[in-house]
Amino acid sequence: MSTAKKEPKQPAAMPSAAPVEPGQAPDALEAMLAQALSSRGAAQPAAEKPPVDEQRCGLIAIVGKPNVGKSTLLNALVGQKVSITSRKAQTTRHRITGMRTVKSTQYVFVDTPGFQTRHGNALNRSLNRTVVGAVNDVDLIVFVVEAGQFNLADAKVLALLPEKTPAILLANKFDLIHRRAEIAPWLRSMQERHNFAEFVPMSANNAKDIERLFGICEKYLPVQPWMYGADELTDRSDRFMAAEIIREKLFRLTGDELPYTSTVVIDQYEEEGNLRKIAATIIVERDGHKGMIIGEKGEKLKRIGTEARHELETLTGGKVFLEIWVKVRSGWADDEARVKTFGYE
Ligand SMILES: Nc1nc2c(ncn2[C@@H]2O[C@H](COP(=O)(O)OP(=O)(O)OP(=O)(O)O)[C@@H](O)[C@H]2O)c(=O)[nH]1
Ligand SMILES: [Mg+2]
Repeated sequence: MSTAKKEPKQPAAMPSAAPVEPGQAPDALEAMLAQALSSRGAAQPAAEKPPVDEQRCGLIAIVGKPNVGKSTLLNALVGQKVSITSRKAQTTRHRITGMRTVKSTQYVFVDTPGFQTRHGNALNRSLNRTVVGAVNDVDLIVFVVEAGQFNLADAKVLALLPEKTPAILLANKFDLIHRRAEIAPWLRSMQERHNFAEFVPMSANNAKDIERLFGICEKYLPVQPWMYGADELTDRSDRFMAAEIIREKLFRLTGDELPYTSTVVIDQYEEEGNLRKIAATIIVERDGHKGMIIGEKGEKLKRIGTEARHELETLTGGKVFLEIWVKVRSGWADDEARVKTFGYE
């Protein structure tokens, strides 16, 4: 996709921050940093649909190692939760598309799983295939790292980025950096690692930073007709979201002792008027894990179910009847066929 002629242009409302070219004087980086700390955003709510030849639309892949804040970023950009988030690594396991249309531009963001470097099982191979597939054929790549950090896991993702595609270095969680002046030497070191088109220190949970990011991304998107309706937010179904929301509660409500090899499948999803009847199964690898999820007198599973149901009711705007089972499927995460059956690529 996005083979249409690219016609970079500076959007009128874009803040003055110019892309920082590799090898550019450190002053430029510092100016950019100062601007990052003070600027106001450029994005405005969607207006009427412009004529086709004025429409701008493009794909923006969000990539990075696990837990750097990619999905938090996607949700903030879309303005609604379309991708689940948690403190645990490997929260995102699918390619999740989220769109946002601002004035004449439609931004189509693609959230990806954190690139896995620790275990080589079938599930992780599937997650990594999703990442590799997502960085090709996009107009722009947002490479997310934690501000001030860069390790081997980041380097492995960076190595996947095609040279031909413009990439933004997004230094996220900037709010956690206490001595902000110290970030300049780090940004300079990042300049040497890749031919980044832009350097953006920011926080995914800061609304002004998010608005500014739209302005920065816009000029990399080609003039071509929108791919989605102006108010569409994601290409994922409510059924898919149901499985994801249950998995999010599972990840958030269990401790670090629950291995990442648990998943959720939807066995039944029926709509009757304003009521949704959903039956789901949480799949784990061992009996011990099953006990952890069910908890004492079933308390933990009950809480997972209640929190998931509340969120699903908000999402669908109706009543939800949710039933969750827990099953053991020993070794599923290292069984290619099973991994596929459970909905992974
Ligand atoms: N302080 C701070 N925390 C953030 C920021 N962005 C994300 N987080 C937190 O970082 C954690 C991971 O966020 P996610 O969005 O799930 O990270 P991810 O990169 O999508 O993770 P995977 O899907 O596992 O690869 C969550 O606890 C977020 O609340 C930020 O700008 N500042
Ligand atoms: Mg994620």
